[in-house]
Amino acid sequence: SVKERTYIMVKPEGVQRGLVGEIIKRFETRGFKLIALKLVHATKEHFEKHYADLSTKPFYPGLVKYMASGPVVAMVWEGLDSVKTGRTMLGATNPLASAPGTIRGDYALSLGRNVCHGSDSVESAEKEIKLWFPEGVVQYESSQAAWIFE
Ligand code: DAT
Ligand code: MG
Repeated sequence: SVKERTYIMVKPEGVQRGLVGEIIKRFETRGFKLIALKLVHATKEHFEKHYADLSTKPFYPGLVKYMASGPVVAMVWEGLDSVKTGRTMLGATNPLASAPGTIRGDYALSLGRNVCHGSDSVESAEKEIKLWFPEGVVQYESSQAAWIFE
C-alpha cells in the first residue's frame, strides 16, 4: 500500500559517524514521506522492548547495552511497500553480505555496527512505531505524491 509505514532508526555509530543526513537523504530521494523524526538517547529497558523478539539470542544483552549507549535517530517513513523496500535499502544484516549501493553495503563492515535498523514486517513496524512514537506521527499532504505515484 502507498500508505505503508516502516520504522527506520540510525544506530549510535551512525549518529557518531555523521551518517544521519546520508540515510535520511536516501529515503527522501527514493520517494518516501517522512512522518516522524526524533533524536533520542533511549534506555536499556526501551531497547529490551524494541528487540524483545531476540531476547533468547546470546547477543541480546550486548545488543541492548550497545544500543542504549548513545543517541539514535528514530524515524517513520511512509510509502509504497516501505517495509520491504526499506530493508532492501538497508542491505543484509551482516554488512559483509550487503550489496554495494545499500546503506550497510556502503557504510558498514561489522554485524554489531551495521549503522541502521528497519522493521522486518508490517506488524513489527506497527509495534515499533507505537513504541518509539507513542505521541503519534504527523499528518500532512506531500506535494510530491502526484509525481512519485501514477
Ligand atoms: P536486522 O537488524 O537486520 O533486522 P536482527 O533483527 O536479526 O537483524 O538483529 C538485530 C541486530 O542484532 C542486528 O542488526 C545486528 C545484531 N545481530 C544480529 N545477529 C547477530 C549475531 N549473530 N551476533 C551479534 N549481533 C547480531
Ligand atoms: Mg530485526
